[in-house]
Amino acid sequence: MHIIRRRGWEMPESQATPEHIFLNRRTLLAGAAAMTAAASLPRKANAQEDPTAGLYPAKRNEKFALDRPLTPENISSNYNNFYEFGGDKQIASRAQMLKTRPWTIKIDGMVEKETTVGIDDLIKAMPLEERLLRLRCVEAWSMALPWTGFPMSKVVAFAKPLSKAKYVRMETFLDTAMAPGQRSSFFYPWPYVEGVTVEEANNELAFIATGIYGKPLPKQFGAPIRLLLPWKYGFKSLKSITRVTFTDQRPKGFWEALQAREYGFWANVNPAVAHPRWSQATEEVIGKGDRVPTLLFNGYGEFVADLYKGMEKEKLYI
Ligand SMILES: Nc1nc2c(c(=O)[nH]1)N[C@H]1C(S)=C(S)[C@@H](COP(=O)(O)O)O[C@H]1N2
Ligand SMILES: [Mo]
Repeated sequence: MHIIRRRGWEMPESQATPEHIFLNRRTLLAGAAAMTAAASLPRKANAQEDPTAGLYPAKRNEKFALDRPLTPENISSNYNNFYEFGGDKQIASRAQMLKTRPWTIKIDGMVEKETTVGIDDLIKAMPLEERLLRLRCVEAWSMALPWTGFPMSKVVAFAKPLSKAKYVRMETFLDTAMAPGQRSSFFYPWPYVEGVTVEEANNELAFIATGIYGKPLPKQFGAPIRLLLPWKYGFKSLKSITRVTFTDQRPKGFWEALQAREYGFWANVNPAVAHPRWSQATEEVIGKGDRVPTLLFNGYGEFVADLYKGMEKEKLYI
């Protein structure tokens, strides 16, 4: 402890060590040991809660450059869609009820071998990188966020799907005790489900995030692991994944199950195709208050446009 070695001239007179403490050096040392133990307790508890915390921040992948400033953390972490915790944007404090350890992800369906993997084992086996990405909500607002995670193709490789698997169906937890929205909106088709084709999952832009702003995901962002499909409307990017199923059946997403006319399977961003109830031509940049034009595929056409060649008959944009 530095206190003992510190000299009088290093501190204001009022804090200079009184003589009786030197006389009780033993007591002081015992007290210091107790303090050290107490100080290390919370840190130990945190490490137990999230053993991957030391992996952040990860190196940035410069390939994913932004055309706009990042959304400040205090804004993005207080404006979230996470219906498991309520239908409003201010779910951040309620989302702290989400218990993220222990956490397992079941991988099943058309795979070589069904398995259940622990979140920390999975994260440690993956090459973490940072990507700055735009997020465009179907409600016509957007953010630009610094995610940490790994390509979804790594999950596909890990799962070893059979060649007859055409889709990846993903599920969020179902826990009415933990998630008030799953109780109050009991008529919604819980759990939250979304899906992509295996080809989309293998596109390099499909990303699995476990962190943001250089640290593990805060709960409201969909801890401990969520999907990001930056070229699609935000509702496709499901949070808090507990199950990944490979299948030959096109999965029906949560919003599609509720209102298929408004929220389809593909849901690629397109400013020229309006939502049945509002225009998608522009978006509100959250935190700035201004509106900017929305870009086809949210500006990521160079990565994904080829995926949809020859599919003109499909409803690609709702
Ligand atoms: N499980 C789950 N995932 C979800 C949602 C949700 O309500 N539940 N909302 C979606 C919608 S509509 C959007 S816009 C994004 C919001 O992500 P963010 O809060 O991290 O910005 O999460 C998506 N993923
Ligand atoms: Mo959204």
